[in-house]
Amino acid sequence: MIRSARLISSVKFGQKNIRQFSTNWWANVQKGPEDPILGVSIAYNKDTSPSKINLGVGAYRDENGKPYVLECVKKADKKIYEANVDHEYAPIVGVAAFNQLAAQLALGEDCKHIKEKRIATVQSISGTGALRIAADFFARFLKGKTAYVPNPTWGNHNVIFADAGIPVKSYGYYNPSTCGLNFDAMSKDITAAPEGSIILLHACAHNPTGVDPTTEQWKKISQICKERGHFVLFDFAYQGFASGSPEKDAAAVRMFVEDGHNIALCQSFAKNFGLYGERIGAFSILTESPEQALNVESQLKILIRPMYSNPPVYGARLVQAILKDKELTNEWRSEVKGMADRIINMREQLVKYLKKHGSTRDWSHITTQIGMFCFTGLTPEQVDRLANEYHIYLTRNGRISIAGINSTNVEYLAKAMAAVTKDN
Ligand code: KET
Repeated sequence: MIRSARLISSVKFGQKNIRQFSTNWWANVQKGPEDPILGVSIAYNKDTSPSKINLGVGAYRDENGKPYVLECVKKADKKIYEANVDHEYAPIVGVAAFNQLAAQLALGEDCKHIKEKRIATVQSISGTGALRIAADFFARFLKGKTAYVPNPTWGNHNVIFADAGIPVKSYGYYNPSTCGLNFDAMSKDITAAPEGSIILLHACAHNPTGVDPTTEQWKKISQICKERGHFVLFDFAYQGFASGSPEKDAAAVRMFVEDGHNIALCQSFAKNFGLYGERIGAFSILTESPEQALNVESQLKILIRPMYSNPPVYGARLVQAILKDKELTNEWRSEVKGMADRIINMREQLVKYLKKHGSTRDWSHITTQIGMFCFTGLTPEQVDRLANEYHIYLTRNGRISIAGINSTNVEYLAKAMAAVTKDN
């Protein structure tokens, strides 16, 4: 007889022995840690201090510290409501018109792959979902390859690839002594990666460092990837958020495509359209021929169907309504620029107040870094002091989401940062 650990007793019932099993299925499940980023919001929500500040998760806040609903989104919302749409299933690949517009926004309307139908695009559950599809697709069709991610990178990258069964390694990226790019390490490590490796690049506004390669450096990386036959995956979660111009922010992606890379691309519309909770994104693979694109698309469908069948439609409808309408697109452009500009302004204010409060450190990286985040160089202990003594919450790697700063809290933050960094 096979003995079951769950067998707790055996009782006689007439002639028969009735075995009784424990219903305690989950005794071996240990409590796991909170997510390093989303856990910060949990700690912040528990804090009852009126001066508390959440600089953890990368979610844009307006001057009053409130979530910001873009005007163009409100108008698109109204249009959708008035169109009296139904709530049928989308196809497995999502809303076709959205997919087309998303790819165009990233790659440009003149992109050859789009014109020649050499691209497969599917709607995804925001940027994370796009990465997840990417990882599962690579596990199936780029078997045995290792993915290389920058050190440091958005923490979820490592987990997404690992969960898909893809080995993950990192390439040098950040130089803590300059708070800038370690281009030497980056190019050396990408060169040293086995031929045909998967190289993940942040298209712009690198998370968590806020440090992007220059145009010249991008050119060299593209060259190295070509020489080594690497496959390039761009994570594009901040288009428009870095410089305020969606085109400028797309420069690296478009350069790689121009250089002849058949890249894969993960897009998120969470930050640039303020559609965090709508979970709207796109995943594209650029191919050699229209036939290949169709083959790839068919396999993406086979992969998606058992995962979540087909994606939710609402976010796609919103983005589509904006990007297909010239006026709404222009309004979006000015709103995304407004968000980027406010962030740039807050960087300047923070440095100004750090000086005012007597900090003699070199904080110039706060203004040279770009995008939603600043990698401050604060130690985990200093981060803990900010939380415990000042009710200011950020991730323990010292990353600040600049979007959480506003004119009301910037001086308080600077004062606290100056205090915790005073003697070291
Ligand atoms: N890529 C990068 C580089 C990234 O920073 C995020 C989100 C995503 C993809 C995924 O975003 P989505 O909401 O799935 O479209 N980053 C912020 C939020 C998070 O961690 O979930 C953050 O770093 O705070």
